[in-house]
Amino acid sequence: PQIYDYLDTEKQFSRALFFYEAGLQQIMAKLEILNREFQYGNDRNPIESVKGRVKSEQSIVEKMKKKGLPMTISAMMSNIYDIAGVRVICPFISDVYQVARMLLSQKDISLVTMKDYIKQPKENGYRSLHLIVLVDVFFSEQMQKIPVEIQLRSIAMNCWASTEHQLRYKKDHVLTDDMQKELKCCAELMAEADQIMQELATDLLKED
Ligand code: 0O2
Repeated sequence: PQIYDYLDTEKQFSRALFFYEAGLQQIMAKLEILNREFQYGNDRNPIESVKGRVKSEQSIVEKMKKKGLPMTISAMMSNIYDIAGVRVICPFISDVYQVARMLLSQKDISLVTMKDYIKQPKENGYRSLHLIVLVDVFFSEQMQKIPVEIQLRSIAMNCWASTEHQLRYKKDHVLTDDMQKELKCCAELMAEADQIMQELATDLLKED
């Protein structure tokens, strides 16, 4: 079934998604500006890549069902914070925190929640810095604060997370305890590599 079989009308739903697309564009533009500006001062980029997406209708419906929410646009807008999502991949852990700091210092962005899975990794070994922010977007007649989820992580953390995602989401496969232990061990090896690379970066890449 389509989401608008549940959620008001198709037109209202696509209008709501347009707001999230606008929020996403705003955050992606900010990241692009920060990355290019940093390049002038430091001859390198703190951001390796950025990917943005608006959640699909199907995963919005699944998430709302899981949370037991009524299928309305207003319930969606006030309870689902990752409809607009951006993933930012940085070379070094220090870049992750610096990019987060630079974004959060902007007046038109406010922090809703921060989950630091780098300082406190998830039980399975997952590492990443998750921010939910509200970004101001100006439309023809009003300004709206749009929620956007920003996941920031190092190249090594992303390598682990993308691979683990592929293994976990194969629905006909069940990960045994041993497999989970091995995956966690891989996450720790990545974290060790990140630590060594960070020390090298601290020695070699003094900022101007
Ligand atoms: P997708 O398809 O990536 O969007 P929430 O589920 O958002 O209401 P939760 O679980 O507290 O609340 O959110 P959290 O911990 O901030 O994590 C949400 C997102 O982080 C996930 O989105 C994943 O993208 C990523 N993530 C979290 N844990 C893991 C993990 O163990 N492995 C990998 N590969 N990614 C993870 P979704 O909605 O699950 O999926």
